[in-house]
Amino acid sequence: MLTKIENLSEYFLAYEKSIANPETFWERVANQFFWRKKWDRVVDYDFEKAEVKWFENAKLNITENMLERHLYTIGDKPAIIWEPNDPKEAGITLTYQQLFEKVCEFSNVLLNNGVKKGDRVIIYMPMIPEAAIAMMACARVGAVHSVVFAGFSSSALADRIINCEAKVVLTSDGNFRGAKSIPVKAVVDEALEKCTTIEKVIVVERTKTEVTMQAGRDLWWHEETAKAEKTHKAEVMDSEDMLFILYTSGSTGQPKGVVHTTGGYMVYTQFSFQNVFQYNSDDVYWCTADVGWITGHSYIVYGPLLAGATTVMFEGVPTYPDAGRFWEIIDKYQVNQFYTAPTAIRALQAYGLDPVLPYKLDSLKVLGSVGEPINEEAWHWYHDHIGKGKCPIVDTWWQTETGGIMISPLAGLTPTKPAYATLPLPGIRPVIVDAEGNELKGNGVEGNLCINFPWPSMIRTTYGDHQRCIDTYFSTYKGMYFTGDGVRRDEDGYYRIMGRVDDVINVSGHRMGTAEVENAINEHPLVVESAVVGYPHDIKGQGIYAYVICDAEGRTEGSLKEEIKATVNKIIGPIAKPDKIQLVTGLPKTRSGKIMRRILRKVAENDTSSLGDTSTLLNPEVVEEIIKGAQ
Ligand code: 6R9
Repeated sequence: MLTKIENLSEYFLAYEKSIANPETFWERVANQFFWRKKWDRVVDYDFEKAEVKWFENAKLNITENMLERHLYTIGDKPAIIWEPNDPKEAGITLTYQQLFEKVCEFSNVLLNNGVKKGDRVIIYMPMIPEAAIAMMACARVGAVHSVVFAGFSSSALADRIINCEAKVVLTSDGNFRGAKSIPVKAVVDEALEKCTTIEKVIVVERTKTEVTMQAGRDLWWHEETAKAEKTHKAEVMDSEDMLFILYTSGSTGQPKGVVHTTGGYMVYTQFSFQNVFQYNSDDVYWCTADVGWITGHSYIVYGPLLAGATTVMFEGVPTYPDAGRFWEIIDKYQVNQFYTAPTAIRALQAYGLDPVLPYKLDSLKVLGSVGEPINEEAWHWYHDHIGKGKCPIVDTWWQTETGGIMISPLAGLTPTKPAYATLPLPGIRPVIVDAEGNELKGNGVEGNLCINFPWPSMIRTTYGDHQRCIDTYFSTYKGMYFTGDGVRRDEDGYYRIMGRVDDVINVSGHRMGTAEVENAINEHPLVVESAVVGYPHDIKGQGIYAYVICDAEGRTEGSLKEEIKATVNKIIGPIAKPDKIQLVTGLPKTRSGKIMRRILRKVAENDTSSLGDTSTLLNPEVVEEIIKGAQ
């Protein structure tokens, strides 16, 4: 198997080599892939301009590395095991050979519908095998996919379609989520009223919900695949050709389209997958993320399939039909590596041990965590009751922008410590800086987390606005990529992520810009102004607390709050709905008119003992009112 690190001293050696000579290190890893043509240069970069190139002028198709590369050796091995929402419905297993055929077939469907290399294709789908097939078929014909989480509203979907000028939408009639069936195609129809670039919509029949099909635009997936040729020769792509765009929230304005390219992303996702999870060839691996997030891209689809792994894909939710569902699935498929989010662990922990006890969970070897800091209590519960004290936990820190896992234990190799992401992967050079950008060297330091050397799967640009990429990630600290996270390096040199230091909040592992939620709240016609902050939430990690100034116009407080929540739901989606809304007559502002969020955060955290100096405020009197009315 490709460059797998097998013990701790090998890790330290690999790390040292990757720093001393990154080109030789990554060349060795990259050499084990199938390239149509190899590179002229391994890496070239200029962080001032946010320009990064890996494997320059190399040619490849990533799907040849996920499919053809495996066919002779493991063609009959399950590639994807799909578990439906309803445990009574039969699942689907696709071997590498079968997956290859489906991807080829759908590649032809895309070509038949006018999709060309470089075109953008939106994937707005539930967790069904077709979502993974769609991603791979796009990559195979050289189209750029942009998966939009199916929980986003029509307006959020429309914004993304407009931003990337997509040509085609791939979707489904509906989405089974627990006891509910959610209309999906209807949301697409509504979004498309505002979009002018979409030529075709291809719809998977999943829930048999009634849908309207617009003649000339809307097509059924099964009808198109039935007509399509079954063989397809992959398009030859440049290493730096765009592979996908994934929209993510930042501290300002609209979500930005994070762009990942082909060669480096391929090399890094497979390398990190194999090493972090210590995947062995007969293992069954399951990541519970949704393909709408980066974790689903890199560690349900690309990383595992590049590595020739068996990857489980689950359509449903952890609590349906009961809170034992995850554990039932682990036993059913004898899952060896299980990767989930702290918010899911906390939610399931709240049900106690009864839902866990009926299951053996003895196939498990490795447990993973991603998306937010894992608190010690959840870490111990996961370790003791799910891993039965024998499975290492890999607490993996990374971001949409990093493309792959950056700081994490290698399962079973790196000694773990609860709540610590531990050590950087080979090739990753974290630096900690203070507010002025001075590097804090040595151990026992805390500050802002930056990375000062490129890695293969890093962000290349923000779609359609390169300046925004420079401003957001490469301008705060000169010559470094700034992550937006705070971090502590302890006495042993272990990293502990302390959470965001910018105006981004992390709700159930989902990134949310406070400005984005405020913009949505402000769309309500009676809202004058709003300010959103995060506060500690037992299950979600952080909850959304909104302070809103509005003109009640005879409405009750309760109905106003419901209307505001509905507005956010419509503009972004249910994940952005405020948990708490406090109606206020003013917001604490500095003399220059900036909202003092520090005060609002303290009130939301119910910690008003140390508000600091409020006398410099333009309107100190509102602070008292805000404290009194706190939720
Ligand atoms: C992969 C993913 C990124 C932000 C990141 C950080 C937080 C992710 C974490 C973690 C502590 C971990 N985060 N993993 N914090 N420990 N193991 O989640 O990407 O959705 O872009 O979020 O999530 O704050 O900056 P993304």
